[in-house]
Amino acid sequence: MADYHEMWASLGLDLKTHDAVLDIVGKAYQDIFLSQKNRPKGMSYFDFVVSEIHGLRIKEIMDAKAQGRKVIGTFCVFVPEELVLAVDAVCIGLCAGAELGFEEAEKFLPRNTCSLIKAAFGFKLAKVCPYIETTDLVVGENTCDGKKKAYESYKDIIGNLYVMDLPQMKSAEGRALLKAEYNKFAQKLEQLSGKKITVENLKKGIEIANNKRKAIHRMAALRSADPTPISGLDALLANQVFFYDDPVRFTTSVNAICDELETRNKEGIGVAPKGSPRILLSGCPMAVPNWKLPYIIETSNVVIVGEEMCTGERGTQNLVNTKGTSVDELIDNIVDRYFQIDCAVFTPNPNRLEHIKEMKKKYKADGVIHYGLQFCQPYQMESKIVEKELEKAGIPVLLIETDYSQEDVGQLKTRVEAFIERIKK
Ligand code: BJ8
Repeated sequence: MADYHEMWASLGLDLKTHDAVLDIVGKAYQDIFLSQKNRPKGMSYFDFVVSEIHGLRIKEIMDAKAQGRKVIGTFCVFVPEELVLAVDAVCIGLCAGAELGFEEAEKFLPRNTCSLIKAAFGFKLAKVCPYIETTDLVVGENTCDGKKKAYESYKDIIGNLYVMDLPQMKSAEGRALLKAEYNKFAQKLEQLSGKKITVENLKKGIEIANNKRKAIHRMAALRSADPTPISGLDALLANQVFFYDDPVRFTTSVNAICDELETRNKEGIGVAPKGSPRILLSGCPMAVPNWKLPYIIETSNVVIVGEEMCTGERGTQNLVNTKGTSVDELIDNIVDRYFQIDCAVFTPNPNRLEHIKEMKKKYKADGVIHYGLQFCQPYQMESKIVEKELEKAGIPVLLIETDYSQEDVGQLKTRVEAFIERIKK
């Protein structure tokens, strides 16, 4: 990687801490990803992306800003990237997956707050995230109580926070609220960028976002083969990079990997021997560099074949209909897609149960591991409903509750291995 210290200093990062963070992430990547056997060659693209995670991509974003483009940071898959792309802005996911700055974060948050929220505060307070420093607007959303209330303090820390209200029920009123919020957000983006949203630029935004999703859908479908041609860790990485890479380049790179995966499937080449137990992961999102649980699972002689999470199929399923002759019609199409997201903040949330069962079947999983972050009420509460439903359908399920610390690795490994013994054919 080139020397980016000058750029990082200009963004106000704490260079010493930031260097240490890059060092830790680099070593973890080496141990977790580069040590995998028989990886698709195309994953070298993602190796490069991660090696430049705070380098080249940040430089690209800074260059875009210099050309007058705006940068929008997000924490939730409910924020419609299509609208951001329509005003030629850059959309960046800001969720973080490491225990960093938690002590500082706990000056604003109760200790029993989930790690995802604490990391959002921690990364900002510890001055280690160049992405957040490039943003012109950060979008918060009223989803779980934790996030909703945390944004009240967060706005004082970051200063450019915009909060979007979201429905909690899949009713006609809920849909109307989502549409009103997307219209408001569209106006905010127009005001910020000085660009009008038109049928043409919105269609283009929809097309770019759809293509990105189609590429990920293609990769997901190829994982139903046995042996599976790509590890769950690598597929998760693609789903994580989805949130901050250039969308067009990302699509091209994922499609190139899919071409390779198709060949591997034809030739029967996989990352684990044919007949290896197959796991479906379900639950809370996993942001970079949260690779703890997938690493534990895949170093236990099993392969992960799908992720029912927002860094996975919950976040990417369904496309936006491109047909429409007015901006209003296209926004309706966008609402139609996003309103189907089955996040556990909705009540009731039966579609998520159906989706888990459908994914289990589609990817031929032998069992489901449900990942709930400690102190995450929506997913922890729903995990019991998921467990009951899957048991009723005869699907083995393991509920895991954890956080970003490494203290429980041994204990988790024991539980995962015992579960695998249970599901072995
Ligand atoms: S659409 S999953 S990205 S809200 S883990 S902060 S729920 S207490 S992240 Fe999410 Fe949007 Fe839903 Fe997806 Fe709260 Fe739970 Fe923490 Fe969470």
